[in-house]
Amino acid sequence: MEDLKLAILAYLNENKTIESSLDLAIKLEVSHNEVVGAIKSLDSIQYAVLQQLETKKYVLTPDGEDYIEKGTPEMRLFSTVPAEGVNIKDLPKDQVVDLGRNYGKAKGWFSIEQGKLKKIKEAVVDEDADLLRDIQAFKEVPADKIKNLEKRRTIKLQLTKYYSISTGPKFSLTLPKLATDLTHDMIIKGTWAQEEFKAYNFNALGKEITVGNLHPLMKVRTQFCNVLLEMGFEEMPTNQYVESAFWNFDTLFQPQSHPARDAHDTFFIKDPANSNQIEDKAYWEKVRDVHEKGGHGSIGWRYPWQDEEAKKNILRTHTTAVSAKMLYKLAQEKEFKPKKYFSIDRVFRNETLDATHLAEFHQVEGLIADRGLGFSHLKTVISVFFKKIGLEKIKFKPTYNPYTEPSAEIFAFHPILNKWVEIGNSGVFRPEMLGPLGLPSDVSVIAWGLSLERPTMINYNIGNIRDLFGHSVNVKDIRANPICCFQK
Ligand code: FB9
Repeated sequence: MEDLKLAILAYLNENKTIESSLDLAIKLEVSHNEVVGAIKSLDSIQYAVLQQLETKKYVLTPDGEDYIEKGTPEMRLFSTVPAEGVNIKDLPKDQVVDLGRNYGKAKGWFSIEQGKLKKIKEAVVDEDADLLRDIQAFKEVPADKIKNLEKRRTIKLQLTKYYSISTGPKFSLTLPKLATDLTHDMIIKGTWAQEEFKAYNFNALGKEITVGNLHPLMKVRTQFCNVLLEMGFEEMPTNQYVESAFWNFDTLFQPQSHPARDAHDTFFIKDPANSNQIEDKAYWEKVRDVHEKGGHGSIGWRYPWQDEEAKKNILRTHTTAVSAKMLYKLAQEKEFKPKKYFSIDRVFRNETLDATHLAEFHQVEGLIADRGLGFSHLKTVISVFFKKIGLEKIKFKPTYNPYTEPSAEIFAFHPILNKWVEIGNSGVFRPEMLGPLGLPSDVSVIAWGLSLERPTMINYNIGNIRDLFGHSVNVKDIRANPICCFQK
């Protein structure tokens, strides 16, 4: 730091004023932060006078830093693809590989023929990584390149504070030997009188104390929990992410041929691949029967229901699997008592990733089991719930769910977005689902669901789900965000 201060003093001596600390950092080939530390120290001993200025500069995001360090995804993929090419299905299911494939193809580095990815070029230059280095060094970069890097979320426009520097009243080319701390020894011996102390900077900020901060999703979760508890709902135990296909699909009368049950939509557990114990053989057979033969007023799906399919272990695709287990336990009670349950927890779906979808999300689900419930009750409880979280104008649109009938998508006029948006899904559980449980015949169950991410992203004005959840979240944003309140 002393050498840097001397270099800056020498530069000041020649130029008397330095217009920009940003340009000075480039000239001295050091980071702007180091320059700021040195000039503030020179200011404190009146060697320099600073004037704080602001400018909008592009800075690197965590992804941008990552691409400088390891190369862009397309460069990393290019360096791993052999000359003979590689089968797409053999590529790791990974976001960086997906990005590398898409950007490499767009740049004409790869071709994809008959499911095989092949290099079109012998060698390529990682131009985007080079541009990111230029931006990191505050060098000029063409506007169209900036636009592309911003679209890739590798840079973002940030207000940057910098300084103009001029010589101060005590300017000198040599640095004084300054005592920084007044010591016990100096006071006892009185030698403090001969010392020159650095001026006390009353404007210096205290050391930033990093304390814990609640994640926005957890703040919204708490808001929704409070609303549901206030409405008399009990929370369901959702701390088991791995479920059998039996509880996740079969008990909900979702046929074993349903597309949602294949690997394109569901994560299957490799080991243990199957849950072999059947807790309740009688119930297991009732589920088989309702799929194969129907019953409870239904003609069933009429196909040979496979134990092996039901025993497969998966990551639950919805918290309705937990609802099914809770209703099973409710049906085991000697005497039926009406119940209102809710759950808010992570669910996993093997979906294509994009700006608003990851392979998992937090599902919010509410259900009421009571005698004589119908769709009108469902619409009312949904309206009460959403009114409490700020949505008053609600509409219902008939839809299809495998395990509820009737079913409806829920729409609301969103006051922040100022337009109608889909806010959830709902329905009355089918008799084919309730029948095998053995609940009293006049008991029906109404339920609805929504996510935690969508309302959170809307209320915090977050455009990309990776700024809210996952490895690339900027922790500073977590600390900085205000409480967002839904409750009326
Ligand atoms: O949350 C969703 N949208 C939403 C919710 C609230 C909101 O703002 C409010 C101020 C608070 C704004 C938007 N959706 C459901 C709708 C869409 O976002 C949709 O595109 C994404 N959906 C997820 C599933 O996507 C694969 C959201 C998630 C969802 C959908 C359905 C259910 C649960 C979550 C369900 C259910 C259900 C149905 C019947 C019986 C039991 C459960």
